[in-house]
Amino acid sequence: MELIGESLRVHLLGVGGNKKVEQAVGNVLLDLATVAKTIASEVNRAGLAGIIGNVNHRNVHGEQVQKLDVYANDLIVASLRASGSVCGMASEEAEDIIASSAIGENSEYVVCFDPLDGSSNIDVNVSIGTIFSIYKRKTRSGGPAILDDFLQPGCNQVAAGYFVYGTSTMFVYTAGDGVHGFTLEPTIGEFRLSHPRIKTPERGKIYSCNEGHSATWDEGTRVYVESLKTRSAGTGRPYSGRYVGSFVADFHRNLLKGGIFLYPADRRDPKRPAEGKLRLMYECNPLAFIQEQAGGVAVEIDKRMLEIVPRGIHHRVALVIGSRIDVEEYLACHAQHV
Ligand code: P6P
Repeated sequence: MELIGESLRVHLLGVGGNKKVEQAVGNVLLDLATVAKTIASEVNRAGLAGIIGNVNHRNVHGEQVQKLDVYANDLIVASLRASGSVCGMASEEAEDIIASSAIGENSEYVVCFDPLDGSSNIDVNVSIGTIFSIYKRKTRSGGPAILDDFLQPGCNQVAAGYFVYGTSTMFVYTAGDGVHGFTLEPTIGEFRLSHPRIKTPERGKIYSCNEGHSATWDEGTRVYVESLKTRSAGTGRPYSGRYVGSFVADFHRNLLKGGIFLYPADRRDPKRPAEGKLRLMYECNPLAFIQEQAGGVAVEIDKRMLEIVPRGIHHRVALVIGSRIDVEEYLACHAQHV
């Protein structure tokens, strides 16, 4: 049984009863945890440090880049290059894959990450986070990673996790042996086990989506969401709507409390094919891995998220993720309205 309060380093060694995480993977997790502490301290003082607001730059998705986005991205890249724990990186903030350092080319692992998810919320003090996904490279070590090392379905992930910078800084990860949550003890700068073996309730009473886009949703999704506002959720009350606009924060709440998060395909621009907003490689796959390990479900329409073969590192998907029964009821309702 894991020991509440054990440090992340001890936990990764499997001392507390969980399965030992392979050392090379553990090294990547520890590197990311070290960087996250620095990101957390900058996020917590953003208003004072003159680093809120945006730089005059749009990322590959045309999204306004916030100063802290750039800061977090550059910090993660520099740290992973210096440690040599990965042979390549893919970031929301970079169009192409990012080379590691010479020592990193001997690593067997690549990492995909969203350095600061929910960054549009930085200026209004709503929780944001860092999301990552780790794969074993397909090419032989000793040289730079190539695109093929990244374009793997989510079921190939060896580990995935996120940091949420909120009322406290938390680190939640899975390496295939359950989901474990750590809370940063700021006085000693240590992530300590606070949520061992997280399990999502098989049914929640929260739904999370941006209903401002509902006019562009497919009929099945609209009917399902409307149904949540009237029927009992096993508590004699309809579901509650909760949506903060930071995927990592909305996901984290539902992971612990149960519920369903939906970001359906977007048909707002008739000139563009209907597609989701969220990215498969560094938002949906890592959280889908965690959600399944916690007993929930993650799909794109009726396809298991973790089986989708990526078309590119910035492949967007529609997403429904959350408690098992809630997602199953969504799928049943959707099937009646295709
Ligand atoms: P909308 C933040 O920009 C983000 O990528 C996710 O963190 C969040 O869930 C989503 O976009 C919010 O999008 O269209 O509701 O503002």
